[in-house]
Amino acid sequence: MTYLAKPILHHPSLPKNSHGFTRRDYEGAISTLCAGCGHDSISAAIIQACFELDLPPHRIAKLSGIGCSSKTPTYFLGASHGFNSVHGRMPSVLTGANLANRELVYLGVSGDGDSASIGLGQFAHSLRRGVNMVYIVENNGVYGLTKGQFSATADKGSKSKKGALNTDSPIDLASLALQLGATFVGRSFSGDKDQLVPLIKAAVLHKGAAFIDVISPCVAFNNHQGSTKSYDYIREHNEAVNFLDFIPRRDEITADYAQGEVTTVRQHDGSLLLLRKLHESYDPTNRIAAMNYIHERQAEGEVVTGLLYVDAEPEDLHAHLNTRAGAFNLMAEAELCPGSAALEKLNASLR
Ligand SMILES: Cc1ncc(C[n+]2csc(CCOP(=O)(O)OP(=O)(O)O)c2C)c(N)n1
Ligand code: SF4
Ligand SMILES: [Mg+2]
Repeated sequence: MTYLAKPILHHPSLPKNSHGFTRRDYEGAISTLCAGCGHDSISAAIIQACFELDLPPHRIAKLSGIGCSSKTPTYFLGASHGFNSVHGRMPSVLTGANLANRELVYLGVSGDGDSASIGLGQFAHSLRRGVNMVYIVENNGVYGLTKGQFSATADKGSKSKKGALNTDSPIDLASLALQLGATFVGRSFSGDKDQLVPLIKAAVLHKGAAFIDVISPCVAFNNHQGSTKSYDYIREHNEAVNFLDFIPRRDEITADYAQGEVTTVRQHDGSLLLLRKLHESYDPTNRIAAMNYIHERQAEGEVVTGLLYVDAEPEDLHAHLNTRAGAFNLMAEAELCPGSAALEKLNASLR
């Protein structure tokens, strides 16, 4: 039934945000993914987060590569800017768009094949450069679109649907993001919307490279016994280190928290991250400790989720390059092209 267009009329009693949009205004086309695919739950979480954050859809740019995961931007934020790039090339296209117009919210959507194999270099450089974006990997441990080959995030010793053993070591994208200098790193599970929605909201308002690894089971090729990316495995081995309450700048804190129960991180825009500790000694502001903890638990077969690391004072690529404020498309020709005399002067200074 995917050829059916979604009805555009909404029920008048649907709740609206401050722009007068309902949640449905943040949806996209009807999904063509397999029923039960984790990727559809991530799309729903993105829709919820953008609606609750009151983001005007035309201020969001969604970019992706190739894969079932990279198809998903068609199924959310239908009124936003979108660019479906080449396999593994989303980060460089997003970087270019961000340099030309820093005023938009950039949402990069990718898969474990897209980011951990062909796009590994692009993944690495976009994070180490601090591109201001939310980079989401919908991680199912397989190439879903090309019918279930192991991806580079598949765990050593895990088995394919047909019983083949994966003998290669896995790439843990969250650990790699930490090592590369990402200033916001989270991990979640497509089946845990309560954890995922606040993580996405906090990442959107983080002014730097925010990466979220979302374990997203592929029901067609990697949801069997022997897989470590199945619904059952993740439910049994999910170790959440904290629960995030995201408080936008305009909202008051209404809940009561006992002293020592929460860690508070204030982001540059004034929004508050209230982290309820689920693990006694976990400190999400300590990069090295976060890396160690993830590896320790991984060795025990556990998947650590939650807000793994945040830098409350991030710097983005524009700060690194000291670029001029403002979007190129709003600059007059004289500003964009200062003329041959200015070029001559610049060339002379480099001789
Ligand atoms: C340059 C190039 N190489 C290979 C392919 C074939 N291909 C398409 S999608 C894909 C992998 C997708 O896996 P992933 O990114 O994990 O997405 P999923 O489908 O699992 O969500 C591959 C290898 C391609 N489209 N382009
Ligand atoms: S093949 Fe796997 S990843 Fe692709 S839509 Fe189906 S369940 Fe999702
Ligand atoms: Mg995949």
